[in-house]
Amino acid sequence: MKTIFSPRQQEHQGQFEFYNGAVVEGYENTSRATFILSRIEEVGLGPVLAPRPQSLETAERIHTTAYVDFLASAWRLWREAGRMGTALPYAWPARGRYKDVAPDSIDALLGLYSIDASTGFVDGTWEAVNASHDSALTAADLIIEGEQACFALCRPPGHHAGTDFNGGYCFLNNAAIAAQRLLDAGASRVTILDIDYHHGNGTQEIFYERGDVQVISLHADPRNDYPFFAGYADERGSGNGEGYNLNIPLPDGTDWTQWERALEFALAGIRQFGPDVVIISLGVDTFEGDPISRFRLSHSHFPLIGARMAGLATKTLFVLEGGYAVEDVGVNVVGVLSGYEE
Ligand code: Q9C
Ligand code: ZN
Repeated sequence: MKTIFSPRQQEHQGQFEFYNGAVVEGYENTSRATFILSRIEEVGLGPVLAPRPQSLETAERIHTTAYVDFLASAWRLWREAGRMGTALPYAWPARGRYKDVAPDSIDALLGLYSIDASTGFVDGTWEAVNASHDSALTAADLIIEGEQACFALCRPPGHHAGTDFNGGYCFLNNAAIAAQRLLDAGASRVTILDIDYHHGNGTQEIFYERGDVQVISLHADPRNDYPFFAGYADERGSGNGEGYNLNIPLPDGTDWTQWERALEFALAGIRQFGPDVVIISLGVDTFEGDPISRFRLSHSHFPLIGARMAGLATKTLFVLEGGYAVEDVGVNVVGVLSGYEE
């Protein structure tokens, strides 16, 4: 299987986040990609190719132009305000008598276009976000050109980013943009199956009223974990999208037996929908050793996941999302991909 990745994606580095009352180095760091790349080489998964340069046209069919412009200019505005460190918000237009305005201050813009304070900007962030997006689109193009499966090694990840917000280490929604590219190239239906530990709230929001993209997510019950305010089982889509959004929240400590049962339910939903392409939002933060998660999958389960995906016998685009046990991320991600190929 081909992997698409650009070294420019590693320019998003050194950012800080808030965690349990402290300022810590971002969990979404460069070594995640480094471990995945070395494992790809170790097992001989296939070539790692640079993405082709892509325009932002498709991204702007998923996100608002104002939001994309904000992503491209946030770090410059932060520096012009005389700031250093990591650009993070501290004020949001929350419920109540607040205006959804677009003020001039970078502090206001950071709050307006985000859902949390985990998603900081540093000097290379836009370069990396843009390159990660190029990797997703190039992988989608390879599927269009005839590949049965492809892996977009996307970091920064994407599934928490919505129409006009960032969050959960995500800026552009790589999987959603890839889905749009596949539809624009002639696919009539695409499924996004999100197996990251966290609910893919951004992907859900983007496609909530659309019937051409089925969105299925297996994740930690939002009563217990991020993103808290979306991901409940009664969120099933609306309008044309009614019935095309499926959330399967799972309890703390979920193990392989429970997780696999949920996966089987998801796969049945996909078979019923009959997509031309399946996009897997591939997070491996379901691993028992993950530092910010509470599921209990072990190394040996990840190849089984890949084998289940292969059982769908549908073109499959794997797009990287989360996974923070850095030394195990390579084994687990490549485990899924190798399991698919066997
Ligand atoms: N800083 C993905 O897996 N909360 N994102 C972290 C507070 C956000 C995870 C703890 C977790 C987001 C793509
Ligand atoms: Zn996650």
